[in-house]
Amino acid sequence: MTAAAGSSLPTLVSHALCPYVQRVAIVLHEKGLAFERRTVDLAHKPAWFLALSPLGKTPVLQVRGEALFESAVICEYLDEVAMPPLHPQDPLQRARHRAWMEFGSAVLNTIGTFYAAPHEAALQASAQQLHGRFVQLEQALAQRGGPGPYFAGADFCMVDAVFGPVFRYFDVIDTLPGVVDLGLWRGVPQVADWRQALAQRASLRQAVDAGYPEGLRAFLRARGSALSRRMGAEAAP
Ligand SMILES: N[C@@H](CCC(=O)N[C@@H](CS)C(=O)NCC(=O)O)C(=O)O
Repeated sequence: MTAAAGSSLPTLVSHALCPYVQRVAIVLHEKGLAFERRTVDLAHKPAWFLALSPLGKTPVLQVRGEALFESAVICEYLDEVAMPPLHPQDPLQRARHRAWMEFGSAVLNTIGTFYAAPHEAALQASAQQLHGRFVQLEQALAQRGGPGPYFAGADFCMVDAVFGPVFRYFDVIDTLPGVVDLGLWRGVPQVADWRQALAQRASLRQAVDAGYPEGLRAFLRARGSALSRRMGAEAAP
């Protein structure tokens, strides 16, 4: 959802590949809130961006004269001001969901270790760690006590907004040479179903633009990592 120029709608300061930006874009869409985007080049951070973002990171949400930073905080704010709620009503369950959001950020860090792994042994080790995280998620999904398709059952929630961008990486990574052999998705059928349901959700689809897969491939190829070297073995596009 993009607003007309010159409006006073919230502005999401974005980077095309950032999973933390995506979670905010997803929540805005789930809430039916119109917003504008302003894209920043994180390799050459402009002064206006550094003035808004104390840690120099995306996302920032500019809203009513404030520049909010930290994606989880922005998502919590949006959940307080707009319907429908994406957190459970019960405080204990809400705390549990917030904990799994944190877990999602930890998985993003592991994905970073995976694609930056300097050599094959480190790549294998971080693949194993990722697989372990997916097994933990499979166990969390088993606690639903019923069918999905989402983290808590039939209703889309904040944890889903966090894991949609996590899984989106693998729409590209799974297609890279030799990655299938790493067994990332071995024995996690409920996670695989969850991933598929999220990929079909409208809010997930609008969170990135059509250039995302190619942009991510270029980013991965440029890491100088073991994964980049595997990509070097790919057929030229
Ligand atoms: N904890 C932050 C993490 C945000 C983050 O790491 N953003 C990355 C892009 S995906 C960034 O801006 N990196 C630039 C940098 O660290 O210099 C959040 O949840 O908003």
